[in-house]
Amino acid sequence: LKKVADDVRTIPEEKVPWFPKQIKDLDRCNILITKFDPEMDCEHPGYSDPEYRKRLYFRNILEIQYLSAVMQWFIHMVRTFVYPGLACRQFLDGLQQLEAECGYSEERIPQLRDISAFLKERTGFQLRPVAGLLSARDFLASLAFRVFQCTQYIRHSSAPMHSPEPDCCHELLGHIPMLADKEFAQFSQEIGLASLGASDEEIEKLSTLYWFTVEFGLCKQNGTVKAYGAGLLSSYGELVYALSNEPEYKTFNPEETAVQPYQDQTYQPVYYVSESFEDAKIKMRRYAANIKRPFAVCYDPFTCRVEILDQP
Ligand code: TIH
Ligand code: FE2
Repeated sequence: LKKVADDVRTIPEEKVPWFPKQIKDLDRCNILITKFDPEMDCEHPGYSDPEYRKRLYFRNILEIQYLSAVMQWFIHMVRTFVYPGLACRQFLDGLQQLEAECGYSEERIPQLRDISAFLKERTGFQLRPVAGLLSARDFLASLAFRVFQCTQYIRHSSAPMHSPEPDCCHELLGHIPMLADKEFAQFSQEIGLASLGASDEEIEKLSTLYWFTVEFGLCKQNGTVKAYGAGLLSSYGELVYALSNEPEYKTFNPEETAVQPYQDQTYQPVYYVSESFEDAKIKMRRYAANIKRPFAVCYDPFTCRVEILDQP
């Protein structure tokens, strides 16, 4: 707590939760949440598979053979039948670049290290392995530094089309192609910066906004609704459902979206659509500027540090 007082100078210490000021502080942003437990949850696809449960328990990188089989399936199915009509342009461009330049293929999955180096060159984003689901505060904080925390375990083979929790297929085929886009990278970092030192209530709202944009966002492109949310792009099942006429669509509006209840066990009943990507970014920026904090933050890309500016 002393450190907060030093860093945030004139701000009363009890009011501002600790937050990272530089990349190495992210070592302290490692609070994990146990939400999906195949041992306890009979709905979990791995519930009746003791081998899977054991592997998941150790959260290790799983057999490459199985991983490649899943990737093979994913890339083939999704690239051929689904993405061209349903995914946004930025995603398709990103995936194509990953295939041409980063070793994404039906036969092989690149290592996190290689993908991280690829992204760093495109948009300055870096990947960092994480052992499970992080707290919203810690996860969002890392985005402020253009660091994306990636899970490494893989979904159960009985349910490749939808996983209740994020896994490496979700990261590799949902998030990574989008993070190769400059505008999207900026959008993601801005959510992260808005979260630093924010109240618990604000963190809850920001993570809901993150949910309905970065994870499950839809946007219009050339008059058609397309998916840009990673949770859709990595879930063939939900992607097709989201773009059918079953779910309800609402217009993206941060004040309203931030308080929309959501559910993370199965497909979403509601999706938010933005007019364009640009539109989502502008609205989100306006929302973030209105969050009350006794200070402002500014990211210095030369030192990769967050500067804290007192506000009168
Ligand atoms: N449902 C997604 C998938 O099947 O790939 C994974 C998740 C994204 C966000 C929450 S769970
Ligand atoms: Fe995700």
